Amino acid sequence: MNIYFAASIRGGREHADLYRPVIEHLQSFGTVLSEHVGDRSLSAEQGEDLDSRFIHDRDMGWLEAADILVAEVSAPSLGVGYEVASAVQAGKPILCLYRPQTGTRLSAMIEGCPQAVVVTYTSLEEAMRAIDGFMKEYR
Ligand code: 6IA
Repeated sequence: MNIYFAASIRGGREHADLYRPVIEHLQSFGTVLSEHVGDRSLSAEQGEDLDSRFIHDRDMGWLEAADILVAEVSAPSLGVGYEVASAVQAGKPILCLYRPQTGTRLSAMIEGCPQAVVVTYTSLEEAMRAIDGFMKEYR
């Protein structure tokens, strides 16, 4: 199974500590095509030092090749929203993982998206359980 993991880069890296363990868990189900988003050295300012058009085309190619999309949506990221919308258009199964924070609320366009399974989590264990449940259904 090919899995596309989407997570905020320029939208902010404040939740980035969680990305690596989530990616490692996803790897027990298949190949994670977008592993680099979990790289802790990737900052919102610099990230991968690549041309944006190259990043867009490469990532859209990976998303097309993916069987499912798992998106960490705690940080409001335009790129992650764009990837979720693209997966909706392509009819791919979508799991969105959201860690609530005081003073903010998940976008209604994600929370209200009928094609996406949105799970709120507070611990890594809860996120893993959500992934396990989703995989059981879509594998
Ligand atoms: O708007 P964001 O940057 O937060 O969007 C994050 C999402 O878009 C991720 O799920 C990635 O798949 C994709 N993406 C955005 N930027 C990059 C990137 N380099 N490398 C790979 N995927 C990306 C960014 C370089 C830049 C910070 C200099």
